[in-house]
Amino acid sequence: MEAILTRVKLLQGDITKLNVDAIVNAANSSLMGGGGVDGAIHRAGGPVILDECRQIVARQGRCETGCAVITSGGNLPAKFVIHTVGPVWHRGSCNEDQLLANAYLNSLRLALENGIETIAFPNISTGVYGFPKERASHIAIESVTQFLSENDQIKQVYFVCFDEENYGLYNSFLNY
Ligand code: AR6
Repeated sequence: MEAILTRVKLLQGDITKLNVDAIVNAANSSLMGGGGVDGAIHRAGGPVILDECRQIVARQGRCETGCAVITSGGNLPAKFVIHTVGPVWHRGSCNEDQLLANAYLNSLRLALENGIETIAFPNISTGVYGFPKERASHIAIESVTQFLSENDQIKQVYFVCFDEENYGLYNSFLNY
């Protein structure tokens, strides 16, 4: 476990500033942008990203909950954006835990397919989608560390917390 944790780093701030191979977007199924981190990524990355999202939707349809697609990073320092769709929280009655894990795991699978070695995640579903933050932090850390233990291509995963509450939760869970 300790060896795996050296490949996981906690940061606080704006994910759009990171110079990594890929940042992950907490998108919605339309892939047409929105508020929160999705809005910030499209604003900072410019219209190229939305254009590529449109082409993906035209080719393969909406991005269902738990699934992920990849575009370039446009004007971002990151080379790629992996857009995934977390679940809307419905008091745990709609398989939300598994769907959230799928969002992390399918993003990592897509990263592998694209030769990505460094990747940054926001706290998927914990904003507008209302997923309880502590529960989400456990799912995020467990699914990512499990994946890293089975694959060695990905050298560094950053959990990027924007708000104080998420940062505190990740900090205590990762035991820094
Ligand atoms: N960098 C890192 N994290 C951020 C940033 C940022 N620049 N801005 C916000 N966050 P949310 P969701 C954090 O609402 O809950 C959109 O409209 C924020 O503090 O962005 O998955 C989409 O289009 C929170 O912890 O995503 C969807 O419709 C986390 O990002 C919907 O929101 C996720 O909050 C998706 O909702």
